[in-house]
Parts: sequence; C-alpha cells; structure tokens
Amino acid sequence: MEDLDQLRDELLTAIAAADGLDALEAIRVAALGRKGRVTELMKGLGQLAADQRRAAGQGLNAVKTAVAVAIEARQSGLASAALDAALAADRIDITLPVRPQAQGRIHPISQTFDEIVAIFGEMGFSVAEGPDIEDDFHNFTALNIPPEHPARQMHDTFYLPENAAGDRMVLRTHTSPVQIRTMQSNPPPLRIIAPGRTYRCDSDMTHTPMFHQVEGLIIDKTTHMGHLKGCLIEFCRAYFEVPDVPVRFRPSYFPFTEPSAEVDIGCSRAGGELKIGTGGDWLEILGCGMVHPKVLLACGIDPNEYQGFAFGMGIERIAMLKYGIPDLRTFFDADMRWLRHYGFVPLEVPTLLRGLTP
Ligand code: 2NM
Repeated sequence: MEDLDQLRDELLTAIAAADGLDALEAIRVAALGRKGRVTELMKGLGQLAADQRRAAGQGLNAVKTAVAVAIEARQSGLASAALDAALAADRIDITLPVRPQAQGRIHPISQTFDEIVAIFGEMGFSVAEGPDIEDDFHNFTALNIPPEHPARQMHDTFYLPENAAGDRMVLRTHTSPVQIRTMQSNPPPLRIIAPGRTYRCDSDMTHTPMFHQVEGLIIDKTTHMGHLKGCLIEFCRAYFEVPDVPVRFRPSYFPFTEPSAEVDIGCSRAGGELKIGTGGDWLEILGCGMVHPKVLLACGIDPNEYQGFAFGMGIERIAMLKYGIPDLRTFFDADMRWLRHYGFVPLEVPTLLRGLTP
C-alpha cells in the first residue's frame, strides 16, 4: 500500500495550487472519482489480510475526508474570487455624461409635466391618477355641473355607447374627476396634483380633441384664498423662471369653485414677439378657486369642518408660452424634425435644485 501521508500531502498541495474551478474538479475526479486514486485504494482493501485491513481502511478514510474538506474550501474560495472578478469587470461609471449620440427626445408635453411635478412636489403635493373613461357622476354631477349645463352637451363631450345598465360613460373632459375620486377615498388633509389626458369634441386651429391638463387640490381645515394666491404666484415664478413675473387674479366663474378666479401673467407683445414677465399686456394661464361646499358634500367631506382650493391649467398652452411653440396642432403630428427641434435631451431631468430646464 502507498504511503498515505505522502498521498494526502500531494493531493492537498495540488488542491491549494488549483487556479480555477475546472482544475479543481479534475483533481477531485482523479482522487475521489470512480477510478480515482483514493477510490482504487479502497477497492484494494479486500485483498489485505483482516488485521491489516482495519488500520488501512481507517487511514484511507482519513485521507478521503481531508481531501474532500480541502476541495470544498478551495471551491468556495475560487467561487467568491470569480464573483469579485465579475463584479469588478461589470462596474459602470455612473458619473459619465449622457452619450452625445443618443437620438431620442423628450416631448415638450412630458417635459412640461415633469417641470410641474417638480415644482408642486417641492411644495408637498403628490401625484394622483384616475381613469380616462369616466361616469357622469365623477365627471359632472359631483363637480356641481347640473344636467342642463352646456359642458354636458353632445358637441363638447365624447359619449361612449350606452352600456347594459343604460348609462353612457364619457371620455373625461377635465382631470377634476381624479380629485373627486381622491376626496371620496382618502380622508383630509389632501394635497395632490392630477396630470393627464383630457378629451373634448372640438377641433380647430387652437383646439385638439385630446389635450393635457394638470389640476391641483388642497383640502384641510384652514387653507384660504391667501394660500391659493401664494401657491399659484410661486408656481408662475418657478415655471416661467422669471423671479418677479407680474401675476393678476381676475374674478371668474366655475361651477365647482366659489369664489373663482382666472390667473394672468404679465407679458409684452412689442414687435409681434411675446415676452413673459414685462410690458403692459396680460396672458391667461390658469383657473382656480375655493372648492365649492357642494363638491365637498358630494365627496362625503363636511364643508363645515373642511375647506380648500383647486386649480387647473392646460399643458399645451403653457408649454407653447414657455417654449415659443407657435402652433398647437404640431404637438400631435409625430414629426421627427419638430421633435428634434422642440424636444428635450433624455436624462436632463427637471429639478428645482439644478434648474428646471437644461
Ligand atoms: C379649474 C379651475 C378651478 C378644480 C376643482 C376641482 C375639484 F374637484 F376639487 F372640485 N378640481 N379642479 C378646478 C377649479 C379646475 O380648471 C380650470
């Protein structure tokens, strides 16, 4: 019988020197496999005399165990070294600038959404969403828009075919139903904005059947008209990036707010060129007001305990004003030349810290 100490040392040395998982496996097969050296010696035990067999068996078993343990330890060492190497090779430098060859552009509507979310996000608003297909209650009734109101007429609202229950669903004509749903299913205080698609049966130079809105809502016990003014003046400054843009609140009417106002910003149209922030002219940019008590009641909120304000604006309109886009309908042409001209570079994400616009 071979010298077992020598055999064990030889195998342990080979295991320690194995430089990869494949090499280690070859060593295991050569020692412990079906025709391996240790296995063959085990098979030979039967030929020995009974008194020698016991001692030789114990010795061989000790070698087998020592080799198996060493292989397992080496295996996990090699595996973790391989993982470290793979991780090091996979490293990505996230500080590298955006690849200049990137071809895609962010649509001005998406950019404007992101800017508005950044501004109101900083003021503590969260984003709420709801369905584009609405029922009459959420789109009209809960908003204090009575059945005979002109906004309900066929020529303004897209009605879907009557369903089995005899009801006609609508494509939402504003994002206000999102605020209604939010008030119905969340207890005040609330502070949300609802950006999204809206639909009206109207198509000409300045109207498209689908357009985008952002509406906002604050409900708590003490929010008043002064907060509404402060919030929206701050929005105008931040969005148009003009520190002291003139802002004017003009009394107006909406069924869902009382009192209601429209907000204008100062501009000049000298020489046919629109400039925001100076001059004696005014531009309407949003509507707002204190939420009507009937709207709160329709949502299960007690108007004797809670109050708040809401506002709404058209995204295409304020994007056109900020970015000098002259024609509304080009927003929906899917024209790559237009998008290359008016679009925004991906990953130049609007934040208030780094500036809204690249
Ligand atoms: C506007 C103008 C004024 C408005 C009101 C509500 C609700 F659901 F709280 F009653 N949401 N949005 C609102 C108020 C919208 O858009 C020009």
